[in-house]
Amino acid sequence: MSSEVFALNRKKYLDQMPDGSVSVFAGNDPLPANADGTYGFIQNSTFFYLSGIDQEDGYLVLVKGGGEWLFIPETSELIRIWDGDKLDKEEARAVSGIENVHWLEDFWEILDKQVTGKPEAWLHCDTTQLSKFRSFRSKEKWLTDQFRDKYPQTEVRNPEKIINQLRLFKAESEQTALKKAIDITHKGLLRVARFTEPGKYEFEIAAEITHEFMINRSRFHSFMPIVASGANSCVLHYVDNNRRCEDGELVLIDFGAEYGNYKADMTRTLPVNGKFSGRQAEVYASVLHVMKSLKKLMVNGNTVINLKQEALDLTGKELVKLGLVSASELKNSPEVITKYLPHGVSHSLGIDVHDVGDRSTLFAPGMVLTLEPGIYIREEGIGIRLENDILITESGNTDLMAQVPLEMEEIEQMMS
Ligand SMILES: [Mn+2]
Repeated sequence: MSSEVFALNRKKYLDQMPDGSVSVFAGNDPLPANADGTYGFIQNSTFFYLSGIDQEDGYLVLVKGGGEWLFIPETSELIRIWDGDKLDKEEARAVSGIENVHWLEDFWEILDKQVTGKPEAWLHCDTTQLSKFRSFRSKEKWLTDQFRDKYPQTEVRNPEKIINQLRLFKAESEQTALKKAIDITHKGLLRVARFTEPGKYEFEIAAEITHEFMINRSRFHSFMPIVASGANSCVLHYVDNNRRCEDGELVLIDFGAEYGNYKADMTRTLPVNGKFSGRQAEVYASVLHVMKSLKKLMVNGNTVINLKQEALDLTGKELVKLGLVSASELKNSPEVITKYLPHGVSHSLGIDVHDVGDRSTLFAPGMVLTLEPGIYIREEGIGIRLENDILITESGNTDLMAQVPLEMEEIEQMMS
């Protein structure tokens, strides 16, 4: 992406902020594992959105009407020898479009000049992460704690809501990155469709996906891929991926490639032997019907909450058709549906695979969301989920996975 994209993101953000306000953003560090090992590096999503910088340990300071500063770790010949190329100041300028690039050692001194005398400062902190991983202190939380110690008189405010509102809407360049991630994910599906047969292990299928992603310059999976065969297909977040796929079973594959930090998310359910059985086809047809009906509702002004309610209503009717629930049971205790559809059917997608926005956010043009209905019948070992990524447009929506096999005939043909 060009630096103009990130410059525009900063402008959109500052347009929402009071004059003279100071905002501080921190990039991530690599996540430590044990001893001096790490899990590798994934950039802080908001830091990336505002700067385009995709390396560890950076800071961004934005002062409305007062300038912008980017701080990166100093690079040198020695660092080049050990760690390879890191951005120098000129490169960081070109990536971010920020003129004032400094080494990290200048950070507190420059920040001090901006903060002194101000009653408040805005320090970004991802509260979803904070609430979910309470024993983990992210870099931006660490920075916020440091800041509070240094400036006890300055009130710390979190610009998360303002940023998230902007990140909901995907610009042209972001849509292009998402489409590329989807394209690579599609290739992964084609590869595993040819590969899958009775006797193959789930981890072998996962390895095929990884292979296809990497040779297409996707650096990592959007999330740990779910390759769930047989009864495992009813385990929603199954990631053990260590079972042998047997003849006559289904294998549910929920996976996605990242590209340029944007993340695809797709689910397909394949018959291990290449042909759906009669019962599998019945359930598949039900899920596909629900999916097609819901897609028509992914339009301006609707919400994830409404979509879930519609999904339950539609799925309930299918459960009766499939002989799983009687019409009277459905009428008297509709909560029985959640036994067969226990999860949400849509979430926003972007730099994060579960991107910004909540269940009551009104759909609007430029938003990208998943659509992922399913039916899980534990007693039959049949779990089917189908998931596409959908762009909301002025006139309705565009299915960004329209080209990916979905119909049963297409799936069987792809596997042969
Ligand atoms: Mn999903």
